[in-house]
Amino acid sequence: MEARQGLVILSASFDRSHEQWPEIRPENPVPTFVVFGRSNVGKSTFIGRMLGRPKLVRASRTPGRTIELLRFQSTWRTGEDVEAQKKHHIYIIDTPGYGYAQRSKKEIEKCSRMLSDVSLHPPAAGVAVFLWDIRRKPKEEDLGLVRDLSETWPHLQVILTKSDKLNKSGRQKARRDLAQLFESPVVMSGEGHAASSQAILALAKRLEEVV
Ligand SMILES: Nc1nc2c(ncn2[C@@H]2O[C@H](COP(=O)(O)OP(=O)(O)O)[C@@H](O)[C@H]2O)c(=O)[nH]1
Ligand SMILES: [Mg+2]
Repeated sequence: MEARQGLVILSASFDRSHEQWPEIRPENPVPTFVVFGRSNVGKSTFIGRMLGRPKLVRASRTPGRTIELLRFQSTWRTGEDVEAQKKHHIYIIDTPGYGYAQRSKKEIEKCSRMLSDVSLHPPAAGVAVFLWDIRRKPKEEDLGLVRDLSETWPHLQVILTKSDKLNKSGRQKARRDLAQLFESPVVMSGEGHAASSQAILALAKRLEEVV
């Protein structure tokens, strides 16, 4: 099991997948991270890191182009101070990426219906996690989704992926610009352990807020 300062992942497994949000949306106030973002932004990679199981997410997806929601369960122990550490059962949900050019019109519509259903009906203890490629400039579609999430969800965390693709000054500038555009604080994630740890620790802090 993976150990990080402030977070230990005690267990992780695939729970279920479904095309309907009501079948996936937890009934109980279990802390639930729902990961949104364009296709290829790094959702599966990041969730693999949140679970401490890089291959679990890919292996859980039905082969082909099925548009579905994937639910994982995990147990996290959080807290810097060993005495005050807490154990949490959590859910992590992978959503279909939007903006994938190879999809048919019917698939695009299905995907966008599903995403609006999810974004409009957050679970009781829901944290929306919006991933964004640090090198890209958001369009109105992206800004609109983030705006909706920040209005509807109790908590929102924007995470900038692929920060390893820019140099230090490029990263700092992009981070400032994107925080302003998304009107939300952002954290960075990238290739390698240290970079993703920072973002996952930000989520562990969010967890303390929802429980
Ligand atoms: N350099 C870099 N590549 C990444 C990062 N995260 C994901 N990738 C790569 O981006 C591609 C898409 O990632 P994936 O997790 O499948 O994206 P998804 O479509 O949002 O689930 C894969 O080739 C990943 O290896 C990152 O932080 N840095
Ligand atoms: Mg994926």
